[in-house]
Amino acid sequence: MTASPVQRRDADSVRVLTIDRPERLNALDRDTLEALDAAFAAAADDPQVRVVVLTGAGPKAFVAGADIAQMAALTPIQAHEFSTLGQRLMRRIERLPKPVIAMVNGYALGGGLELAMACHLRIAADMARLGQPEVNLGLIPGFGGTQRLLRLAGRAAALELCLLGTPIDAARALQLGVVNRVVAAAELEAETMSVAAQLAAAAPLALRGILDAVLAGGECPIEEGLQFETARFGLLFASEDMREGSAAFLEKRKPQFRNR
Ligand code: DAK
Repeated sequence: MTASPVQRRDADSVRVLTIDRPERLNALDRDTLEALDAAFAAAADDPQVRVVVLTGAGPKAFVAGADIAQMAALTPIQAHEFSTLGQRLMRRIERLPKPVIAMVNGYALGGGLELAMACHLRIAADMARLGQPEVNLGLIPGFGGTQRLLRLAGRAAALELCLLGTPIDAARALQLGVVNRVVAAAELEAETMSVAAQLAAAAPLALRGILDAVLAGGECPIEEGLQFETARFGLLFASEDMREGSAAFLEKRKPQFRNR
């Protein structure tokens, strides 16, 4: 049996998924995309999992892009299938009903940056380099890079990264809003797991409402987004966790959220 290109481990209610092809800088081939898709579907369905952390194996890369060797040999039909699979995966991650953190431990290039941008938060090591170098291959980003970069960091950043194709360092990525936090490489895992633990202790239905509302808001006019927020706000008054959160505050204790 061949080893899966995606390793999984659980730390309390945090699921850590590690793309495990360090000899290829964790480049995304078809098998890896399929394994990731299955892993995220399983994480979504597992009630024990409250947060997902995604990272790459080895000291150098989160993901150095789509697997160029495999991609170069694709027929048009296979390229279409590859695209469908990749787009489905990115959308699945973006729409996951629980927070997903990309722990960017090195290069996040091309499909690797697109994967990180489909996650809800990005925490990067200070030595990470991020970019959309597809233009250097005569391509454009194909897993949503032009669209997510635009929405995440604005038109200037999207055009700079995609047109020039030159990777930027983590500090510049933070400045542009492409990542949320930058920490020393040695502290990346501790920092990421601390953020994950904070999210794991939060009310899951509230987190889900925030993810749904922010995602919907990025894709519709503000009036519709506000209506969506109001509906989700009202719905939470039917949850036990909302009662628990208010009661804990008034009783000056920590809330115990039960996802109900
Ligand atoms: N694919 C395949 N192999 C890769 C790879 C990649 N993206 N990146 C690195 N590798 C392999 C290298 O070939 C090398 O293999 P060996 O020579 O040892 O056999 C090994 O990983 C180690 O890499 P290097 O020796 O190059 O390591 P360095 O430290 O010298 O350089 C680097 C690191 C990240 C600067 C360099 O490896 C590099 O420039 N890599 C390519 C980065 C890149 O251009 N990425 C974007 C790929 S294009 C699509 C949708 C989306 C996409 C495509 C289609 N459809 C809708 C159909 C996405 C496209 C992309 O992501």
